[in-house]
Amino acid sequence: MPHFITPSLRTRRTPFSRWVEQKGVKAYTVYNHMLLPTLFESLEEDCAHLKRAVQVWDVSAQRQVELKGCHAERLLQMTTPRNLARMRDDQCCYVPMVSPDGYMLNDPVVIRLAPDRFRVSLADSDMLFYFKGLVAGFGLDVAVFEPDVSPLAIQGPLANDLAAKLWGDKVRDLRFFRHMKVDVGGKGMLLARSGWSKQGGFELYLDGAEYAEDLWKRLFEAGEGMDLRAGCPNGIERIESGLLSFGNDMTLSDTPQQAGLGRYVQDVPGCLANDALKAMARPMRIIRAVEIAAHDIPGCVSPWPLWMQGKRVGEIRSAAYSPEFEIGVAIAMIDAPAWSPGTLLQVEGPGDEWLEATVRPGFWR
Ligand code: THG
Repeated sequence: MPHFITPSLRTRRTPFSRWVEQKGVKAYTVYNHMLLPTLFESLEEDCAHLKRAVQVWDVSAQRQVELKGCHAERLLQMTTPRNLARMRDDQCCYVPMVSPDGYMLNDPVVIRLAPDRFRVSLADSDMLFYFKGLVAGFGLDVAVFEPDVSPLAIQGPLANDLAAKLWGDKVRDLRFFRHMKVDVGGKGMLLARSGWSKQGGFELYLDGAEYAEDLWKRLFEAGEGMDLRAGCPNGIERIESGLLSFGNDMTLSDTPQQAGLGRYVQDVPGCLANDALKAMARPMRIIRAVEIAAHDIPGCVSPWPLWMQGKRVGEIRSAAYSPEFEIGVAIAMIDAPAWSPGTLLQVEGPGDEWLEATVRPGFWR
C-alpha cells in the first residue's frame, strides 16, 4: 500500500507541523481531518525508546471541541453514560460517547475548566456536528466551537524531569487525569497528567498556534541530555497497555459494553442512551486482549477473521509484535463463548497464513 497523502486545506496542518517535519516526519495519517505524523523508522526501536526516555508528540489531531454555557454539562451528559456530576474544575475524564441507540460515537477525554465550560478532546469522529445537532434539536444554551487549542503529549519515564525543567517541581505532584496551569510564552496554559501511553507523562494543551515555536524550542533545549525525541503514539505500546483506538478497535457498530468500557456505563439521569444500554447490558461479543504466536506480524489494515474449530467467532482489529513480551499482541472483538481467557483460536492472517492465538485475561500493562 502506498504511503502518500495529497495535501490540501482539508488535511489540516497543525501548529507543530513545521517543527516536527524538521525532526523528520516519515508519514502522515489523517485523524479528525488533520495530519497526525509518524516519526520513527522502526516501530520496535521506537517502543523501546518510549519505555526508557521521553518523547514529545504532536497530537493536535486530538481535536478540541469546547462547550460553553449554562447547559454545557447537560449536553455532555446526554452523550455519555459515565456520570460527570462530580467532576472537578481541574479534572479530566475518559468517557465513552454513545448515540441514543447505545452505540459508540467516540471515546474522548473530557476536560472540565469551570462548571459551565468543558473541552472534549476527541478521538477520530465528527462530534462537533453531533453536539450542534443536539443543541439545535433540544434548544440548549451552549456555544459549541473548536478553540485554537492543540494538545502536545510529553510521554515516557523522563517526562517528569523534562516538564519540571520547564515548569518547576510542582508538576511532579500533578495527579493522574488532573490538570494545572503552566506558563508558555507568558500565557497560562493547561497541563494534564494524561496521554495515550502508559509510560507516564503529560499533555500540554497549547492555547494559541502562535506559541508553538516557543514551546517546541524550550522543550528541546530542556531535553538536551535526556535523549528526548519528537515522536508519536506507538502501536505496540498502546496495544500492550490496552489503550483503545476508535475506528480500529471499536466503531459505531459496537456498544460501550462490547468495547470493554462497561465500567463507565452508570445509568445516570440525562444520558439519552440509558434505555438502550440497559436493553443491551449483556453483550454478545466483547473486546479482548489476544496473544498471537508469531514473531512477524504485519500491520492490521483490514480485520483478520478469528475461528474456533471451524466456526467464525470474531476478528482481530489491531496487532503488532512485542519485543518486550516476545509475542504478537492484539486487540480482538470476540463472540461469546469464545472470549473466555485461555481459549485457543485460529487467525486467518493477511496472507494465506494461519496463526494460533490465545485469549488473554487482560492486557499486558
Ligand atoms: N488524550 C487526549 N485526547 C485524546 C486521547 C488522549 N483523544 C483521542 C484519544 N486519545 C481518545 N482515546 C483515549 C483512550 C484511552 C485513554 C485516553 C483517551 C486513557 N485511558 C486510561 C486507561 O485506559 O487506563 C485511563 C482511563 C481512565 O481514566 O479511566 O488514558 O490520549 N487528550
